[in-house]
Amino acid sequence: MTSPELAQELLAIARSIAQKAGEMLTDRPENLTINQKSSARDFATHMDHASEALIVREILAARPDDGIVGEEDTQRESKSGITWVIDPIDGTVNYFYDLSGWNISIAAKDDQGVLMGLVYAPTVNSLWHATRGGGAFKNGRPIRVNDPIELGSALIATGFSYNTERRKEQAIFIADLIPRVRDIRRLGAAAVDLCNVASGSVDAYFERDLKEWDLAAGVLICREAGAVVTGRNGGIEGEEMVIAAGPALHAQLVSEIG
Ligand code: 2AM
Ligand code: CA
Repeated sequence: MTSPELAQELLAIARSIAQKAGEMLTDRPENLTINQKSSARDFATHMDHASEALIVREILAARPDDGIVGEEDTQRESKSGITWVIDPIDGTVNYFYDLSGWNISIAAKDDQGVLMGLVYAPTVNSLWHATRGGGAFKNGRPIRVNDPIELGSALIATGFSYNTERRKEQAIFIADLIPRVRDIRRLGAAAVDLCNVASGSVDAYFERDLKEWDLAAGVLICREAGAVVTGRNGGIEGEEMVIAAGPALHAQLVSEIG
C-alpha cells in the first residue's frame, strides 16, 4: 500500500472513532470527577479517561499491530510502523465548564513523521483533517492560511502555561504585544487554535509547553494549509514554543517572540 492510500485508510478509521468519542463526550454527565495533575488548572476528568479508552479500543480493533501514545497514559509499541498520537479531550478546562472548543485530536505517524491528522470539535461543528502531501480540509472543504498579514492587523491566538512563574512572564509579554496587533484570543484548546490558523479564523497562534498529543494533528493540518509552524529556533521537536502563521506573519512573530 502506498503512503497516500494508507493515509486515507487511517483517516477513515480516525473519522469514525472521533465521531463515536464526540457523541460520548457531547452526552455530558451531570457530575465530572476530576483528578488534578500539576496544578489547579491542570487536570483530567473521568471523561478524558473514558474517551481515551474508547479511542484505544477502536484503534486496536481496526489495527491491532499499531502503536499508540495517549495523553492519559496509553503507551503501546508499534509492530506495524504506524503509531497513533491521541488527545482524548484537548481543552479539558473548556469541557469541564461546558464552554465550546474542546476537541478530540487524533494523528497517525510513520517513520517520516505525521501522515494523517484529524481534529474534531463537536461544539463548533468542525472537523479538520489533513494527510501528508494531500492538503488540509475543514468539514470536507479545502482550507488555506491567511497570508500575507501584517503584525498590526493580525488576530493572534495564544494560551498560557500551567506553570505559575511562566504565566507571569507570558502576561508581561502579552501586555507589550496587545497594543501592536489587531487583537488577542485565548480560546483554551491548542489543537483548535492550530486548526483555526489553518482555516483562517485567526491569523496566528503561539504557545509554550505543549505536548506531542496537543500538536501532532494540528501541526500537519496547519502545514498542509500553507502555514509555517516552528519553534523559536526553527524546529518543533524538543522546542518549548510553537509559532504557527502564514509565512509573512510567521517571520515577524519569530523576531518578536525570539
Ligand atoms: P489539555 O486541555 O489537553 O490539557 C490550553 O492553553 C491548551 O494547552 C489546552 O489545549 C491544553 O491541553 C494545552 N496544554 C497542554 N500542556 C499544557 C501546559 N503544560 N500548560 C498549558 N497548557 C497546556
Ligand atoms: Ca487532553
